[in-house]
Amino acid sequence: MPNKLTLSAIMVGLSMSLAACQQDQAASNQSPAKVEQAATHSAQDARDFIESAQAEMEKLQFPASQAAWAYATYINQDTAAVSAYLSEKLSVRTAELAKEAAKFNHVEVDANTRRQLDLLLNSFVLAPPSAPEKSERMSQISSELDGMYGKGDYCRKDGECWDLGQMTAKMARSRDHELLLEIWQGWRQISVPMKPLYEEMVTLANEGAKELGFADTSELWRGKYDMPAKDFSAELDRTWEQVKPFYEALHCHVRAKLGDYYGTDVVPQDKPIPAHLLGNMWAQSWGNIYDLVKPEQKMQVPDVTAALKKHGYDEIKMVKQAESFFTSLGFEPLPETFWERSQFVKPQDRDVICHASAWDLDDKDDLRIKMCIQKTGEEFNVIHHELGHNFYQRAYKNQPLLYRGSANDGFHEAIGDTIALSITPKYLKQIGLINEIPDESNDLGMLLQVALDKIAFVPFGLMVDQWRWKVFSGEVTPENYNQAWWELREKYQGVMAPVARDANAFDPGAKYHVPGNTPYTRYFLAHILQFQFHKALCEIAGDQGPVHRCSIYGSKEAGKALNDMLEMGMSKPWQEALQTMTGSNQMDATAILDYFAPLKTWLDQQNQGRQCGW
Ligand code: X8Z
Ligand code: ZN
Repeated sequence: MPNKLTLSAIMVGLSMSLAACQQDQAASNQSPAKVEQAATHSAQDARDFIESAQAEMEKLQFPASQAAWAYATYINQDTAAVSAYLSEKLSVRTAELAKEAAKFNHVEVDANTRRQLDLLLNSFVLAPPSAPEKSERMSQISSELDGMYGKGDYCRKDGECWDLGQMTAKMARSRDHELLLEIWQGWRQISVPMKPLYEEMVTLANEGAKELGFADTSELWRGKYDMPAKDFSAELDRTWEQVKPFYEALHCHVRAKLGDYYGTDVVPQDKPIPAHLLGNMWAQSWGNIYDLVKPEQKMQVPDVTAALKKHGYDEIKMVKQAESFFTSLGFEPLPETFWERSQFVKPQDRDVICHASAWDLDDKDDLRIKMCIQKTGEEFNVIHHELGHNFYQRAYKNQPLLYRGSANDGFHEAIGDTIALSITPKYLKQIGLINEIPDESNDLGMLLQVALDKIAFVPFGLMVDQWRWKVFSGEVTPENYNQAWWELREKYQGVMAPVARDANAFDPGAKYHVPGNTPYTRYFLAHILQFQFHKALCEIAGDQGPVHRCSIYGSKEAGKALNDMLEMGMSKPWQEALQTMTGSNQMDATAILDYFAPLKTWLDQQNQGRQCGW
């Protein structure tokens, strides 16, 4: 998991970059009395303050992480209480320190100290209000929401119950649209009771954000990107506009093919696509319906799920294989404790939070993943994703606490995915999972398979926080939570609810990151950045072929370039980290578009004569 990983499982955002503008905001909120007081502090005082603040936070952080791990891997009333308690202690103390840091707003300090002071102020995902009963309540709610999601399941009329893992597998493979609809609706019952809690949490978190000098939690979240919040929003719009024509072409083709398969009464050709037919519970990535939308001509596309099965891979072997990619780049193997303490498989005797996450419990060597691994190609990718977090965490562990994080949160999400882009047929052959590399006439099939996951994801990666930002800013009020969610789903993704939603539905809550309070824009960023990273690393590795056939497996040069960026942590603005590895300081969708370019030509041909758009 992105957020609950760095400084501890708990102190989610402590490791985020800070926008210069936040400092101005804090300054502009200062009363004259405080400014006067600031004049009596020296640069040395500021350095001392940062040092002791970090030491104090570090002490609170580790037990909070341990309790959070215990809760996530064994949900019950006691682990919930202990985890909420320790998490609250850490965040309340951090908020006090962040407020205290304002006394250095007008003190001239060196660049590092200023950056660390800024990072401290910006470190929260949910800032606690200072009234103790309110911060306690917020902590309880957030832990309860997490648990409600973790425990969620759906029971059919005949009494049979399915957990999310079982439903995920059915959504991926079933082509029975009535069953798909039943599952789609069934899972969304879990979030109905979340709504009042979520509402209350929004109010409390906004109060905490205001106390720190932010307009609301939305401004806090958008202020972590080394640029003013409104400029960051504009950057997102710019990048999305780059990808949009490609997405629209993919959408058009997929809708047409789904119409052929299910009938145009089920999939009307002038409307958004019904959200239950895309092979994924949230219609966020569509790789599972490749068989329904693939080219007419026969294409050899490796079936990783089948290959893993054929070669007898169990969950541990899948993780070992993923680890060996990282070690082939020159990274040290994971510690023995990783293998002893991780949760790889869903325990049968208790509720856990299955949503995959990567943990660094002590900022030394206690790295773990928490997954309920299914033996599929999709999950093989998720394992690489999670290990990307772990190797990043280890690379920056010697940075001061406030720099232990990724350049921006999108970087953390992009590293494992970058490695997974190297799981090409060439690589699968190298590790013996397939016998032959399909020739280039099959590339179209492979590109479509990958685009169904990566291009299809982009608007989903954007819309989740477009919704949350409106909720936090008050633009969307509780009566309109669900309606606003579906408006954004339709606007960005061109998908619609397959049936009218009940007045009490709270569909955002059925997506982990909403009750889990994990910011989501990071995944949008990661989907753009990973193609920039992959391209740069392939060049460094000296790969001569097209970038979609490149694997950096075994390249120590690529590994070194990657590590140079990872070990910077968040000590520099993300633009500098990006420059270190790619030579450019701009986030740019050209790399993802170039990667899939041959597919775009093909999609445009397929779409001729079709009515696209929604
Ligand atoms: O949540 C995740 C990771 C953990 S950080 C498995 N992802 C997003 C999701 O599942 O919705 C990865 C891609 C998007
Ligand atoms: Zn992640």
